[in-house]
Amino acid sequence: MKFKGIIFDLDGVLCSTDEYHYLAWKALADAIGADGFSREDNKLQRGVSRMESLEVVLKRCAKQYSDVEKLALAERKNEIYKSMLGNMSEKDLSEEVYSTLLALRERGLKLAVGSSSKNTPLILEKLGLGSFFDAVADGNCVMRSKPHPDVFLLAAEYLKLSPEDCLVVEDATAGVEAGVAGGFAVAGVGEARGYGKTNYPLGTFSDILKI
Ligand code: B16
Ligand code: MG
Repeated sequence: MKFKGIIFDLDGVLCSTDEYHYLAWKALADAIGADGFSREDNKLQRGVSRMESLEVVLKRCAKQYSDVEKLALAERKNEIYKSMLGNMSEKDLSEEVYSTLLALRERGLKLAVGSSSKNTPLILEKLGLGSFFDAVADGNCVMRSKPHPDVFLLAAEYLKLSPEDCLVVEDATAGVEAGVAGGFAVAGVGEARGYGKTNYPLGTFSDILKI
């Protein structure tokens, strides 16, 4: 591999919390009568910030909400989401993901997380990865979330590496756009696998080892 560092997205790459995000937004949408909120809508929420995700739900709503009310709605969704994370543990870190991370580290690569989520520290702790990574940049550290490149640029800076020396691993099109905008090569799983700007489509997570 020509890279010196790898920056991993969290939700949808290192763990499957993307499904909990959908279920929590769906619960909020049902509660406020945002009829028609669907899995297609949820695709637009992947990788983008909590407040931008809320706007996707509110497009399905006739009522106009004030900024204060929007903050309360986002907080309400986050409480539902966090209650879903309640039972999360090291068992939710797949054997494939963990063994791949260890193999990459053994090869001397620096490993970081670059996530839009403000819940990143909580989730990493639950997965048993609280002190595993060389750097963590998340939604608590940047003002602009993906598709802006800020969180990946910050992760690279923390690793003391330039973007061209880092590979970004993403599941969301907004995340691929963020990586490309920052000057990174991007590997894609899930939806990002078939996205035109993805440099390395991955059949499965461990395929990173073949790059
Ligand atoms: P939170 P990632 C992103 O995480 C999710 O993909 C996106 O759906 C979510 O809106 C965003 O985090 C913010 O999450 O509400 O926990 O702060 O994919 O960038 O790891
Ligand atoms: Mg993601």
